[in-house]
Amino acid sequence: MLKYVREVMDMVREMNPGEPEFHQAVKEVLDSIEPVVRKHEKEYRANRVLERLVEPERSISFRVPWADDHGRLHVNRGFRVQFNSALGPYKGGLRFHPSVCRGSMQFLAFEQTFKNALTGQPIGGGKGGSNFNPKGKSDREVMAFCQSFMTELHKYIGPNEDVPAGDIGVGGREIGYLYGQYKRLTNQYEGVLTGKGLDWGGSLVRTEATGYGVCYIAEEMLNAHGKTLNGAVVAVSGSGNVATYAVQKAQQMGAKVVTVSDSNGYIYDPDGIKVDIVKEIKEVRRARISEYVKMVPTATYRDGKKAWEVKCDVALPCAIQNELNLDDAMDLVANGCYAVVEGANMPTTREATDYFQKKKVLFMPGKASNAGGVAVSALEMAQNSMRTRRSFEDVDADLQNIMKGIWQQVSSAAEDYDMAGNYVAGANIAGFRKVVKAMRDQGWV
Ligand code: NDP
Ligand code: 2IT
Repeated sequence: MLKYVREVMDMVREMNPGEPEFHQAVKEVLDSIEPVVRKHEKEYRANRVLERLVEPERSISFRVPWADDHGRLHVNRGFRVQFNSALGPYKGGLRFHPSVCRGSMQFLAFEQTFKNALTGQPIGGGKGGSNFNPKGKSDREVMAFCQSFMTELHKYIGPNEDVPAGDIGVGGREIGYLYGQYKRLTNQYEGVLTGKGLDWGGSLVRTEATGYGVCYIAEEMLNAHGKTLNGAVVAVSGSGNVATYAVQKAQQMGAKVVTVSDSNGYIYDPDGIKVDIVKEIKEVRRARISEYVKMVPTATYRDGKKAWEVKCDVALPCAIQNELNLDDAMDLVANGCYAVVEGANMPTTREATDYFQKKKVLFMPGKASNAGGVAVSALEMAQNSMRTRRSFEDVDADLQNIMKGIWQQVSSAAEDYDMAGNYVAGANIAGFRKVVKAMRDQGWV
């Protein structure tokens, strides 16, 4: 490893103790961009480019008190990490999940910076959330939490400053409660959040965008290698926003999707997952995915197991970070899987990623493949600024072009550094080059 890169990695570990996911994300980027750094080492050192890249511009942590339906008070911790604004206002989701902590927020905000650069849209990188667990909470409790969370967060966000959206545990319902409270506090009707309802400033396609984008870029990558989603057997993990619309688009493109999952287990439906049933269980009843077998008796549910044990051609991990480890990767390869396209953020461990690459499995990292969601968020921001709305077909066409553009950048950046086919390196290099150029243009800030 180049000495400068090693020094920065050591510094990141020392300054951010107990944040293994952040270390993992930074290490992957630094490993990838090493050939670029080697070429420009003197300039980067003099301008402390890497030191600035790994340090968030601002990181906010705050108390979120709220009362449950029995009048009992709870205190959660809220975060917003505003990582990099070289390319535009901070942009990135909010996650409500018990695992949320400073380290997971830093990793997600760091990744978001490069992802957003790849979209070509004018957006910087940020992320936020809370260790609040929405599971089993009533609508009123979720509303009370969202209102308290926004009462603090509103001081730090704005349509030209920082524009949050959804992520794990934050969907249309939560964005509504958050938006209502923002408006009440500021008296402004403005595009401060994306993923809004279609009647109050939301964009068509935003709900579907991440999952659809995963399939669009998967098809680009497969086509470049003489393959296609049409007729492929696909395994999907998760059953939330990203997973649901990845299943739907993959099926529209002719694939047979045989699994969905949640943190308890997975469903295997050899006849193809019925996406309407998944939506009914997850979006309407907010129940566990195991319910699926009650409605589709020919499907099976495997408690405590992961979808990666089934035979498939293409795997789409759409749940959470590090959900696919080396053992899972070995199972997938042994069963003939030839492509992995990440719908979640960093769902594949580093060991599993290295194994896929060694085995010549086509591998597209999340910061490229799940960028469709934030890309359509940027289109929603543009519509809000212009006080206009666009048709489903228009926005979907833009999404397809953006995903095609990301594929081209990622594959050609890898070729530029003699690493053709290494899309992890390609995505990191292409994102890095854009962010660093803007940072250089804007001086020592
Ligand atoms: P949702 O909250 O809608 O869904 C998350 C899904 O993942 C649920 O089915 C959840 O099940 C499952 N899950 C959580 N933890 C695990 C686990 N340990 N093992 C298996 N399944 C698990 O979130 P999203 O679909 O929005 O987000 C999914 C991923 O995609 C995240 O990594 C997110 O950062 C990323 N992403 C999301 C975007 C978006 O637009 N929403 C954009 C780009 C990336 P359970 O109910 O059991 O927790
Ligand atoms: O990880 C992500 O890109 C998201 N959760 C979507 C962010 C956004 O601002 O739409």
